[in-house]
Amino acid sequence: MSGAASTGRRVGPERFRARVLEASSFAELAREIERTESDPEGVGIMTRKARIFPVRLEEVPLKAAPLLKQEMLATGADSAHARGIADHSAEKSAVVLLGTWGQYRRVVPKLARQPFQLKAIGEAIDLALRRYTSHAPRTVRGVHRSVEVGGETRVMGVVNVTPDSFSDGGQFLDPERAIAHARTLIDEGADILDLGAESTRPGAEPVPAEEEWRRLGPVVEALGKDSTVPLSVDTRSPEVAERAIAAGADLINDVGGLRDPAMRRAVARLGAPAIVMHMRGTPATMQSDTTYRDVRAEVYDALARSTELALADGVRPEQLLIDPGLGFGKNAEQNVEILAHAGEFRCLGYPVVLGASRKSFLGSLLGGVGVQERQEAGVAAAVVAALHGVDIVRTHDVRATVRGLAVADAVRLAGGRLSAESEWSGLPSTE
Ligand code: HH2
Repeated sequence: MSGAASTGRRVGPERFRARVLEASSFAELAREIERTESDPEGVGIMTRKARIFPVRLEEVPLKAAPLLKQEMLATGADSAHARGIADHSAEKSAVVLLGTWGQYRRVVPKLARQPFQLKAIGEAIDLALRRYTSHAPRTVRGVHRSVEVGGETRVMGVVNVTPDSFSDGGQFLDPERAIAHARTLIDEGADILDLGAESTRPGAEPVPAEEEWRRLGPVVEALGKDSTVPLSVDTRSPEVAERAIAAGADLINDVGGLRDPAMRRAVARLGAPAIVMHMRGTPATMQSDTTYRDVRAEVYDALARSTELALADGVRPEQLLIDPGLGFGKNAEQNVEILAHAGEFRCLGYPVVLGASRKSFLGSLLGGVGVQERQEAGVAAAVVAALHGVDIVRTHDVRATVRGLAVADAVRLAGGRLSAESEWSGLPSTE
């Protein structure tokens, strides 16, 4: 034993116990800084320096990009844009800003006084940061029943009243069995049920509305009378949506992403919440082309456009939820990329729904296991989604998912993420 060790005296770098802090929120960072017994005045200032938020903007005009970089550099932050901006060979550029909370706080008000659309760019940055960091509870107000999101991750249990769904086709086609299964999922802890009568697995052909309602009607009518949780109806048909709401359903889950104007008008008229999911093409065609230049950027843009169209047709913003649509026109690698960055979709400003349950990309990750052997992987995906701030996870395996999420939510709460209304607007603005 060395002399220093035997006397308990520590030497060398180890004596300082240097440790990279994992602080997932401003609340946690502030706590860490307070623990140094630093001057209380300084806690706010230092907290704002501690975390860089990379923010991506699309199509920033040629004249705006250098000014934006200049403003960012003036605060010690930075921004990246296309090479072609310097030699004027590009008209527009995607931009990635690299700033701390405090730096954006200084830059955004300055942009308001600048030309070349910089005011709108400043507003876009402000909105993205505000929405990303906000964890305020919100109520999804269903037509008959509601559910609160923004706190604990909500679980949406799947009931497929179909002969051909990819994981449980034929099991619940009989209405009595579907109703019993729905009640079991509620007992297991589902916060919402998603009732569907048309399989949207890759290659599936559309089901006529009459047949869809023939399958779904008795199930919605029975559960509509006494369900303790909101009933979502997974349909692309405006006619089925109308009949389902009249029979007691609460919200619409449209894997067609409200692309059909008749569906947008129906949702506006019904006043029902609607999940706007991203899918390229239709279930029959969606896997024929999964080439994206930047899958997250393209899905984000498509969801932004779909929600804008819905608002233009009279749907209220509080009615909308979004879902990047895992497996709908995406390959395994792209699904993993979306799952790993699911929190980015929060910047659209709507509650985020995500469904990985039993999907084939989970099977691929496990070396090609069948649909009945993907439960643990589905729970792991739900946990990842929850840690990224997804509001609602859609699953066939409710009991296992509820248990997995108990851990994920405890970790999120420990980080203090749920305590701050909005970290962006909640801290003092003066330096
Ligand atoms: N996935 C499926 C169906 N509907 N809706 C949303 N919002 N998000 C999803 O990821 C999603 C969805 C596919 O799952 P399932 O309903 O079990 O299969 P099928 O379409 O074969 O019935």
